[in-house]
Amino acid sequence: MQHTLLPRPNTFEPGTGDGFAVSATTAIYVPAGNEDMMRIGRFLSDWIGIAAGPTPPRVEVGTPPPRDAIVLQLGQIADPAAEAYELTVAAERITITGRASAGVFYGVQTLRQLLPPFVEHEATRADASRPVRAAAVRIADSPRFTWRGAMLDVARHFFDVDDVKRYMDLMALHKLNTLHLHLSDDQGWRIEIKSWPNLTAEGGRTEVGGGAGGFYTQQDYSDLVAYGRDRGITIIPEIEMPSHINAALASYAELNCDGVARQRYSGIEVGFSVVCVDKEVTYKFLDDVVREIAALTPGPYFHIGGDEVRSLLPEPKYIAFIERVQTIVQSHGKEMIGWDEIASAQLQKTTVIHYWRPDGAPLQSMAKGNRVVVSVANRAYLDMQYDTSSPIGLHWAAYIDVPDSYDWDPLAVTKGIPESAILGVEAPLWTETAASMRDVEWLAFPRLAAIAEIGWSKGERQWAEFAPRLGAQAPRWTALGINFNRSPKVPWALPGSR
Ligand code: TNX
Repeated sequence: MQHTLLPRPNTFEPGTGDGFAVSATTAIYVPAGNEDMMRIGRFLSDWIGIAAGPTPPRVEVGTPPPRDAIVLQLGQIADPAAEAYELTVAAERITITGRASAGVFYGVQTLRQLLPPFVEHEATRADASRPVRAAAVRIADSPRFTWRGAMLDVARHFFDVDDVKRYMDLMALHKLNTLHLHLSDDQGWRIEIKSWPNLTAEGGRTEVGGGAGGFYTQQDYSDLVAYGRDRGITIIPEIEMPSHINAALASYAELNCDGVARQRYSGIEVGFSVVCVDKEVTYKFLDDVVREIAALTPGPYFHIGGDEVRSLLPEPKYIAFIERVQTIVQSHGKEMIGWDEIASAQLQKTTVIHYWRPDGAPLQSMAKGNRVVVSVANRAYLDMQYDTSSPIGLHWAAYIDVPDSYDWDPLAVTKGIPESAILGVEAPLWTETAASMRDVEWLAFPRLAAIAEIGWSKGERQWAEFAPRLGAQAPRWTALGINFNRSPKVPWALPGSR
């Protein structure tokens, strides 16, 4: 049997018989006294919804009956990885076992993909002619990389809390676990900082094209962090410095060397702004910003940007700045991550380098032992156009058609860096040309699914094997209302498609 799971699991052994049919009486069983497992049970119940009966499946604690149960459990499995799971579908029951709830969550995502796509329609009613059936199978699965990321630039265009939650929902379905939020740039400052209120009052009020912008209150941000945590997603906050910082320079005159506040900016040039690295107030400002955001961030990392600093030369000044900021980030209990330009500074062992340049630039200095997240722009950037006909997107790094986003490997593009130093892969989506969630989804899908598979799946990968599995996602993505690019390179399983 050919499966259509995406990302591809480690092992997939078809069973015999018709598999499991979810019915009006099927219940989901979770262990007693475990809130995380209860929540995952409820997610599954919500996802199945009223597709198999008049109400969503009940979630029960305690001993499951021998038949008609979906059992979510914790226990020993062969794979030692924290996010590993095993899933068995038999006629009597479905069992998902993880050594931790993170694995069970991913087992549930896999089960979702084994059920018919119409389940994803929120209001699909039970209909005897459409059984909610999963084929008999045994799956054992765990990820290749621990950092399976997506980045959303909420600075060039602002995306509100519901938009970001939607993006996280779509990430979770594809087993992505890291959402990097690009929270500030020349065009906007998007997170409330209580000790520097003008950042949002003034710096949050615009975006590319001159729209109204917006920002997250600290409470909004905590809400996003919690929403992510419940779905296995860690949020990495990024505050760009020393460049890409015009929104702050427009909000506070004293952050400029000449003491004059900059005009707000709504164009798409990069690299022109720089905070005054010679003034002490700059470090007070950055310390306050990092402190307030770190306090809202349970994840271990704080991203400081650090890229494309055209206006802070000579380089020793840049290096001294990065090293000082590294100390600030560490003093607030976080590990620093920055775009690969930071590799020219003396980095602490725990600092992570975010490799983005398509030309392989600083590999030698990067190979000093720091961990690396791979986002090479000519493969992983979701804001690049697919081809010359793409109505939105940029193409300075490349045109990235769907096969190009899949047919590459993080190890191959980081020659000289040992596999053990590769934390994982991330797909950044810069939003100079993406003004709405429809735009974001069209750029992200299907390419984000390709990156998700690179991050999750082990072993050899071939576009020819991937393409039909990718095409098979179309009915589910359609049911979820995703505005995906119906690239002619993909054999979409859609009525009327080839
Ligand atoms: C480069 S990649 C940038 C961003 C732009 C992006 C547009 C990187 C670290 N910086 O500021 O938005 O190109 O593709």
